[in-house]
Amino acid sequence: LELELALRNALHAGEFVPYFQPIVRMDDRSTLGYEALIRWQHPVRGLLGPGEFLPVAEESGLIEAIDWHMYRLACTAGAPLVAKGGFISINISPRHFQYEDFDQRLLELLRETGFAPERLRIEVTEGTLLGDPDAVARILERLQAAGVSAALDDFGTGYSSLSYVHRFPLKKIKIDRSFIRDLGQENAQRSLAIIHAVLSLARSLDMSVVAEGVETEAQRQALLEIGCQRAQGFLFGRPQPAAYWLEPDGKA
Ligand code: G
Ligand code: G
Ligand code: NA
Ligand code: MN
Repeated sequence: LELELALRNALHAGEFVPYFQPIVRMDDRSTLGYEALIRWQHPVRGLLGPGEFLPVAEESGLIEAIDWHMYRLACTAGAPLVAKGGFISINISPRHFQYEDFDQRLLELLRETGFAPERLRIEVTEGTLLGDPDAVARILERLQAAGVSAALDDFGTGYSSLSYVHRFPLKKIKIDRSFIRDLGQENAQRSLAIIHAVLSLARSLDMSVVAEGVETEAQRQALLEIGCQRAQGFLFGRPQPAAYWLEPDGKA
């Protein structure tokens, strides 16, 4: 309850801010877009990641208001990052899909901020798809029709198959970083086989794959060898404030 009150205060004090992490093409390391990741700029404790407050924000329902605040900032602070192309990706709490007009509200926000729908991507988790599949599919379909694409986050951590996932308008699959962690090590074979299978099935279903959590050159090489082109991870860039990527030696 204490944290819940603190979160409410932090929201009103503007202490939640987006950091941006590049998603890249691994062959030439060019940036395809950025994922907006929430951070709490705590006045005493410093910069806090989602692990420290997201569970309470979800349980209490505060995540809804926090997310809307984040989406607005992701659009305004993120706009200069995609001025020359690429996308900004935002994380959608499963809670939003209980509102049939979620897509309308999101499109309204894009109109208000002048952010092009084609430059926005949304990330949903497997758990979201299991809630009310028909309602989720309808919302995702209307967003796609308006130009907003959707990605499945953390694929492989839940129990859904790609054939189930394929019923939804999801064009991107993000392979969870637990599979990438093993690459370039002795027990790489199992994860490599799984990633390879996901890649080939995704390709046949006209979906594209992003590898999460790429930290080493060995992992990059292993992924490129099996035909995985896109990735996100510390090897290419940590989550940073938008201004970092706009600096003369930045990438935007
Ligand atoms: O850095 P990282 O610890 O930033 O993020 C952990 C998880 O928190 C991510 O996998 C993502 O699903 C979630 N997350 C990050 N930013 C947001 C956000 O703005 N809203 C929601 N709902 N989840 C987020
Ligand atoms: O949405 P999701 O949970 O996938 O968010 C990505 C999370 O993974 C964020 O918390 C981000 O800070 C973290 N992350 C991004 N790149 C790396 C990486 O290369 N290694 C590790 N360990 N974590 C990463
Ligand atoms: Na995400
Ligand atoms: Mn993820």
